[in-house]
Amino acid sequence: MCGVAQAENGATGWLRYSRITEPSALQQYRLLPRRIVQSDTSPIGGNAAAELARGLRSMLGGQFQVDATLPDADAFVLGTPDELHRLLPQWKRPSMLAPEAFALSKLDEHGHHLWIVAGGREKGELYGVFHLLEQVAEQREIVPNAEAPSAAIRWVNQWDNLDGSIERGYAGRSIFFDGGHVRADLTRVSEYGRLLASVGLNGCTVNNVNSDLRTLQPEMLRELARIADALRPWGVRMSLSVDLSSPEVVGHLSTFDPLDPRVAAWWQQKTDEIYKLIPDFGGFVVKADSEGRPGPSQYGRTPAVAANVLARALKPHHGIVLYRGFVYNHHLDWHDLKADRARAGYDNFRALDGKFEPNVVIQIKHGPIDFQVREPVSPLFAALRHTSQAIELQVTQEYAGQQRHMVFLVPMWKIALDTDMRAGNRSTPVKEIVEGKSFHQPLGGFVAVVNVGLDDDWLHHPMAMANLYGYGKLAWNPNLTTDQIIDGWTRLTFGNNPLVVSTIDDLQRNSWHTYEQYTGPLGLGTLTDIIGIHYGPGIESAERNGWGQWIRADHKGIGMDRTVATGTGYIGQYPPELAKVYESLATCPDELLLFMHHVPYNYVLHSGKTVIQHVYDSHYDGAATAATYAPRWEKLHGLIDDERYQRTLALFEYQAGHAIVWRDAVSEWFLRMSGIPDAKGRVGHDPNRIEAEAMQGDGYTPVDVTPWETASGGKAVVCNRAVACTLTTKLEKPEGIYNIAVQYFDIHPGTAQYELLLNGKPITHWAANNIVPPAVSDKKLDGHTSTRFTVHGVWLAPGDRLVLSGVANGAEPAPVDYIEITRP
Ligand code: GCV
Repeated sequence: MCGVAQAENGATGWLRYSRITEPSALQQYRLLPRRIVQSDTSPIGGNAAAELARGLRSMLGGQFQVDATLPDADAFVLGTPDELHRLLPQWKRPSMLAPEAFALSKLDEHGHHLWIVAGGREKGELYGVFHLLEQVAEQREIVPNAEAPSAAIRWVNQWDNLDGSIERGYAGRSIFFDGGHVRADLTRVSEYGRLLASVGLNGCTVNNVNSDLRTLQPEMLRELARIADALRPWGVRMSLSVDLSSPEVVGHLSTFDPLDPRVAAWWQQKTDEIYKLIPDFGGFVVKADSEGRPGPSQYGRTPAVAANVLARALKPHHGIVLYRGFVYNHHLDWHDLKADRARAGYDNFRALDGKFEPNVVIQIKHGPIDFQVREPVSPLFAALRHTSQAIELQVTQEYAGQQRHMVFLVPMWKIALDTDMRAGNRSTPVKEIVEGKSFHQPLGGFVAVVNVGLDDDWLHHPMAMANLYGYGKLAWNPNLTTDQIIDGWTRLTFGNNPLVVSTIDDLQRNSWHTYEQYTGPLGLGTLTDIIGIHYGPGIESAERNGWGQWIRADHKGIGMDRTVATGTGYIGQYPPELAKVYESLATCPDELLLFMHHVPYNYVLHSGKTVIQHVYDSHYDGAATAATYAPRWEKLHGLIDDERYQRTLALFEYQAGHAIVWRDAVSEWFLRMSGIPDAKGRVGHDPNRIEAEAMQGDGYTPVDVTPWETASGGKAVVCNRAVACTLTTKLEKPEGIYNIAVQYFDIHPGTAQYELLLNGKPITHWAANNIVPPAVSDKKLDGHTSTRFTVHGVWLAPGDRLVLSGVANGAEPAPVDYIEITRP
């Protein structure tokens, strides 16, 4: 059993290497060698041996010594097949060991037990070592084993800006940049490289796809080379996002037309310059003709023409281009019922299939829109049969609660990867397409936008690192199950106590579905503030603008008609067998119904419920499940360290409150839009709620909240004076124990103070302490900032006088929406 209760800040992620103290667990590792042989002197090889010594020493105690030659003792022996053969001629080479593959075997030699960790190349050794250490940390038997990664590209993208901010980053500032420069101290970068390598990831694009034009300036490249140096010993190749107008802006040419020979020559010279500084440079990531970025369309050229110019420059250096399929027009005409953003990827790239250089890979977001809580897979995967592809996933939880909600995304990614596109009427699951298997492509793989930051625990929520771990594991082997992945992560991150493991596994396993339930079910998308920060509810923001994430809701019905028969024709972009499933209401799965079809609110789902009742039920069910997180977590008190315990508990309590904000906003909005009441009588009826504007106020003034559905009754109260404002109410509750929840708004900047008093006596106080994500920096009262504080177990009697006192601070006028008093 692992030791408990030592303060931990999460910085080691899943590489904690906790000391194993339970005798029966230790017993199985008693005979492991204490010597480690590493004949290879490369930095990666050196790291592999040092990591093995570090991990085993930390978990098992005692000394582990690294030698260059074989000792007269039991030993771990690390090496590539050639090195191992030199040391141990009798060692039987595995028949084929791909460069990044590893093979773990045992050999008895002159009375000594040797554990051989063979890597096709040094990186393979490193992966073999991490695999072995993982077995020990999970207290599993170490057995001979061989593994190879599914695909060559297993990259992460960071959307870091040179000023140190991170687009869609929710865990502090950049580990790479600050104030327009690469940071002086790159310790966190090297630690990040280690975490990536430990789950088999081998590439990192360090700057935002909305690339800063300074990126390719000579002085910046010299700075960037330091990042590459920090990642290299972990087998992680650095790559850069580039702006296609660089030849014009950085190179001072009069054009960036990819067909202009001067432009091609500029890219060649720039690429050569990069490789002089960074010999293992991975390549370029390109976002062009998308969301205002410059691109080849400016010159009437295609993405293929642009990608190929870069590819030719990279080819002599073995670099690659990841050209993003995320090309779409964000000025669509919302009046046009045939206009459809989901069509864009296919429409822009389908005709270019086969026209790309072999070192170009099209990087395709898993869904056709943009990381919504539920989307079908992009039809582009099946359309490119002569072009390499990579799937783009998102670890940073842009549309999934921004690391303030626990949302374990592996189950969602599994659905995308396992979707069988039936291209050519045969089995072509997305995972096999991106591995290059289905269409026999030379390259392919996986990319995830991660956006770790300087926060101690990298992604802010202690549960969020499961997504980075899970992404790495799936990129290595997309056939792993959700259960295998979450179980491994939990054991490594929180130890092997059976109650800890089963509780956390259960919490994580269903968290995506729960989030979908209380945000946007039936394929509606996340129903968030789509043209803003993508966090809280903001239902109508999706409609009537050029961004094209419409839900087409009116008083009669809802959903985008994407059918071939009457809609945008999007469904026809899928291979016929799959298209047939989506086109017909009889076979379209409920969870994608409103992505594919427009139906009346009383349309009956396969489940037997009407659409509108499903929307209500799903939001109430989801919020009810989110409310169980904190009490389930509390059962682990004392079984894990207090620091992560308290931090997670606070976030779970916050999530329960924010799930109610979501539930109420969406349900109320649909009630008003459809005019159809909730069959269970919940929506619009909150008998336990006392509206702030209905309480007797001293200093508080009522204000309208926009959008209206994000505050109870569309109104809140604010305190605009220097001294405390109060809200008073006389309670007529039957005598007993109650929970008192205060729904307020936590806005930046400012830390308002609140206090609850019962019959003149203070019962609790708290500060609006900004648990909301940093992106919530506006001063608005809305679905992003609406927050709940609950005091549990208060004894109330009829006639009690409850006072809520709020003290404004800075720009935060101690806003209050309502108080809700319920039985526990
Ligand atoms: C980096 C979405 C995000 C943008 C992001 C873009 C992309 O639109 O909201 O922040 O830009 O996707 O993936 O390029």
